[in-house]
Amino acid sequence: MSTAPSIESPVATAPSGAASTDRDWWRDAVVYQIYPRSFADADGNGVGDLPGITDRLDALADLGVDAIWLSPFYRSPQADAGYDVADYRDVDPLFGTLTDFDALLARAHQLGLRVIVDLVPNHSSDRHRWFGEALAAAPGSPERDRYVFRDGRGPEGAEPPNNWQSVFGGPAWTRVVDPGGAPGQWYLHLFDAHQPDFNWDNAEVREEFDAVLRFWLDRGVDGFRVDVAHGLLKQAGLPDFVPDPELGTMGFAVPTAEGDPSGPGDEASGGDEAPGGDEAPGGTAAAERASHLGPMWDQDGIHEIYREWRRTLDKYSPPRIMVAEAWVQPLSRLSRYVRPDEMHQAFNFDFLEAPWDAPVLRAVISRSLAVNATVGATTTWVLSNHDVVRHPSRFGLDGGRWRGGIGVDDPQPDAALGLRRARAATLTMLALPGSAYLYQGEELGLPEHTTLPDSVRQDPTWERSGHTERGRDGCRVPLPWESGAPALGFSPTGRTWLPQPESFVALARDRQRDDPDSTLNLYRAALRLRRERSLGGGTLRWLDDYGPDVVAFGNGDVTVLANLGPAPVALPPGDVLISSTDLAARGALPPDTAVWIR
Ligand code: TEU
Repeated sequence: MSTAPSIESPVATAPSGAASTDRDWWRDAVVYQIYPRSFADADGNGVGDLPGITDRLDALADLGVDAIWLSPFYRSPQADAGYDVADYRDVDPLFGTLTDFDALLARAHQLGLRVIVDLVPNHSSDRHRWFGEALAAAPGSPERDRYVFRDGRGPEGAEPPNNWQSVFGGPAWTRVVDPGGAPGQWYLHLFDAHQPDFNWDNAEVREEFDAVLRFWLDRGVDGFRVDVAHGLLKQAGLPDFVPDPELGTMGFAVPTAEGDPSGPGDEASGGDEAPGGDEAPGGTAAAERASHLGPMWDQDGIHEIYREWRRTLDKYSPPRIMVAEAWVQPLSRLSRYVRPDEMHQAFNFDFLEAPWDAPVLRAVISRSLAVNATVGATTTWVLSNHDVVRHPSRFGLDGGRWRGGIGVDDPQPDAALGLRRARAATLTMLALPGSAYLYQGEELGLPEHTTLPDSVRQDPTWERSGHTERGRDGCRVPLPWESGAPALGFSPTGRTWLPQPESFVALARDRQRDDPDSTLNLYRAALRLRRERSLGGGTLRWLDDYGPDVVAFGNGDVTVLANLGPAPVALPPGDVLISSTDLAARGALPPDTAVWIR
């Protein structure tokens, strides 16, 4: 294994548009999320793996993305699909070996693709060596202090130490059995019981993660996606959570055009204003409360951790980056994670959650750009990932349900309408200044698998919620590559860890490659134009001549219009560079369609 520091540029050519340089490549990058279980399976066991990814990387270079982000492939019992890490410095045999990882990295760099890996610092697996040591040690020992162990409340300590709930449902505490067989202390797990939370007040934990960062940086990775970046520190004393009926388990409110969660305390007012007066100055009561999501999230001390990590990253050249997965509102609180000496980017979940509604979309875009500008950070955009309902299905449902999954007995999305809107949403997103994150399969227009048999579900959410939330399996189904091959080309043996829906046949990559109207070719063309016209490094100018139902803006020499209303809208003069659906009536933009005009 090669662990020699590689601090010179691993990428031969600057892969991004004219606006970015080697030094700030991420600012306008399009990053493609690979979910290793479901991308491509080389060894035929039905679960995707690293050699499968390496074999298929050409398809991503051809698509025109700048970087890939790999969801976890580390040693893990897979209680949460790899987000339960047992060894942060090794590859799980399910996915391959460290040598396979090095080969993947080398091939990606050869193709001009940067590689971001997932870092899971909030919790480990319960099979991590440290957790085994903690269970074997006595209460109050240094071994237990690496995690969050507490005595229970009530007689015999039989009640959990506080009222916190797991994000996946059920209590966030599990009681251990002492080596002698007696009931013992409780440990905290904000997610599954197999994912004990680390104690980030413990110096050993901090040292360990600095070493883990350096392990992957020395191998040559270009950055980290930081899982649950808002969760590492908990409020001192672990006080009970006082739930807010207006906010979900995560304390997260769906954005609106008026006072959404980013209203008060939001320094957004100096930036681009949305037209039509839909940028209301104040905020709702829910908005004010949203800045205090609960004693387990977004604690102020967390930022010192990221400053330390940043100092480590900055020793490497060209710059390695961190992107925060932080479910934090309002946006002004989120922007604290991307101050100049902290992370480079944070996922923009307000954008992902925005319903198909022009005033809301304009407001979210305005606020995002303005708030990030206050800290000099680039804004990111994202529509899908491995935790949410895929956007073609979300937009095909009234109300756009984005989390919790969809089951066979739920209302089923309108697939054609959803895909039409999804293509328009993507085309709008790819014209926005900043950086965009794509989730594997969205370039094929893949829908959520909404009729998976419950018997095959693997997301712990399904069990932990007492079968009230289907969970996230429906967006994690193995990709279709070749329509006529076993498992649609995912696996040579035809095995797949989740069944693929019938609709994937017609959406297989080989069927789309030569079809000029396919979603794949829409993404390819949009990414090429985005790069040629440096849209990622551009500046947004709102245009207010198109009425309330149209999201309309200029970026460089491109005019972008997205019609979210029910009636066609007259197009301005100019050349159509690309449109999300066929513009049958020349001069008019049909409903649920986006267009770039020059
Ligand atoms: O997700 C964090 C998280 O909060 C999500 O669980 C989110 O609330 C939910 O999925 C929305 O439907 C990260 C990972 O992305 C996720 O896959 C992991 O399960 C989780 O952390 C625990 O590591």
